[in-house]
Parts: sequence; C-alpha cells; structure tokens
Amino acid sequence: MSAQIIDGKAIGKAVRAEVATEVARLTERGIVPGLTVVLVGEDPASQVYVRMKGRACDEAGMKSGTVRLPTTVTEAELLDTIDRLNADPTVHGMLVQLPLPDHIDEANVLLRIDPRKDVDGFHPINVGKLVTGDPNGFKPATPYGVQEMLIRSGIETSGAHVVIVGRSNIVGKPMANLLIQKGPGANATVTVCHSRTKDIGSVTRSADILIVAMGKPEFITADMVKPGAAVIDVGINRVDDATKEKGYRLVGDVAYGPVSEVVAAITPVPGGVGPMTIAMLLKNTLQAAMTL
Ligand code: BQF
Repeated sequence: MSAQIIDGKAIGKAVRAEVATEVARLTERGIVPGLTVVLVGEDPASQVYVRMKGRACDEAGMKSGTVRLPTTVTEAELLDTIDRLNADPTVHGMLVQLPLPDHIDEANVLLRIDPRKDVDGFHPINVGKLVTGDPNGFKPATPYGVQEMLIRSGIETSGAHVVIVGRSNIVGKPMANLLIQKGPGANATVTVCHSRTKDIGSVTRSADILIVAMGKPEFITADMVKPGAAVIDVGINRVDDATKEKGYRLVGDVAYGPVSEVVAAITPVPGGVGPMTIAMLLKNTLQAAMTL
C-alpha cells in the first residue's frame, strides 16, 4: 500500500485562486491589496523566497513591493524603513524576510511592525491573539498552511494525537497553538518534541498526524512512524548532489521513500508545505487589506 500524496502545490493554487477572486472584488471598490517584503542582505535562499512571494502577489492581482537593504544596514535604518511602510496607506501587509544578520535584534524589528500589517504574524500582539484564539490576528503562514492542507485533504484533526517535532517561533510553537484551539482543523491532542526529547521515536510512533519542522535532512525514518499515520514534512534542506545541475537537491526532514511505504498520507518536498506557506501569506495580505 502506497500513501496518498498531499499535493501542496495544487491545494495552494486553489487557495490562491480564491484569494484572487476576493482581490478582484476589493479592487473594484478601489482597494488594491499591497504586500511589501523587506530583504536584508543577499542570502540565496531568502532571495528565492522573496521573489516567489512577489510573483504570487502579482498573479493574485495584488500590488507587490520589495525593499532591498545591504547586509551592512544598521538596525536604526531598518526600523526607519518599517516606520515608513507602517505609514504608507498602499501597504496593507509587510514582512521582514528572516533570518536577519547577527548585528540586528530580530525581536526589536518584529515589535516595530504595525500589528495590523504584520502578515507573518510574528509580532507579540498577533502571537497573543493566536494563543487566546482571537480570530482577528494574523496566523503565521506555514502552520496556517499546514492546517489548511489537513482540512482540504480530509485528514481529521479532532481528537487526533498530533506530534510536532520542532519548537521554533515560526513553525512548531504556532502549529501547536493552532491545533489545540477549538474549531475546524483543530481540537487535537498535541505533543511537541525537540532536540532534548528522550526516545523521540517512541513519541513520533504514537502520532496519528506527525508534523516535522526540525531542519535535519531525512531525520524521520520508517521505524519512527505509526503505520497509517499522516506525515507533514515542513523541512527544506539542501543536500549536495553532483548529478543535479545546481549541485544540490532539496530534501525534507522525512526520509520520503521508506516512510511513504508505511503511512496513509504524506507531503512531498518540494511541492508540499512550501507552496501552502506562500498561499496563506496572500490570504493574510487580503485579510489585512479588508480590515485596515
Ligand atoms: C516548494 C523558509 C526556512 C527559512 C526561511 C515553495 C517555498 C518553499 C518551497 C517558500 C521558507 C520556506 C520561506 C516551496 C517561504 C517556504 O515548492 O516546496 C515555496 O517560498 N517558502 C521563507 O520565506 O523563509 C524561510 C524556510
């Protein structure tokens, strides 16, 4: 028995089409939703992500902007840029692409973004709204996308044991908070594992739904999953591969081949969670434009 492949590219495309319909309605009323991404430095992966976000905006009929700042930019200059975007009425949503250079304090930067424009949902105000279940905050796009793909794939979360591997502020922690809420795509029993978890395999094997976001290529092997489980792979790792034109290939945190032999459903990398992240960022930008 081979697993159902959860096609994030297709589900993300459907979400983006729905967003585009709403963008067209808003545009008729004279509001063109706008997203501006601030990119500091020239990390190659970050440049790819920023380009993808801009293109997805344009395709949905939104206005996209990119502010590029050199790696040497001071924190004060970055904060000035954020102030300017906070004050710009054509910018409904903004985000600062992470990671930032070491000399810039990420927490200071996130605090400066107007919470009403914080479409990444990383401002403490939006973190608080997520934790308290206030629906008018912004949910971080990656966990929001995972939840949406579970719903649209018919994977029941209510009463399920969901095990999350990874405790980052960007994926693991908000993922746990989304899934323990009351409501559709939630009502789950959640366990969060991390690098200090003892006998992690015994925990992951108890998962009905296993969500992995730890950043270790192919860490989750077939013996670590329960037969019939659903596996969501958030990892994106570059591994050297001389047979590829670019000299590398992308793999997830899950050993896809062997694990797909034992589970009921699995997301591929690429084409799984990644495209959902982009789709939900657009959904958040639409939400910002509708409420600002
Ligand atoms: C795909 C990200 C780590 C650190 C910072 C589509 C994306 C990725 C993959 C994408 C990510 C990961 C983003 C695919 C945005 C997801 O086809 O599999 C889209 O653009 N992502 C980011 O902005 O910052 C990151 C991962």
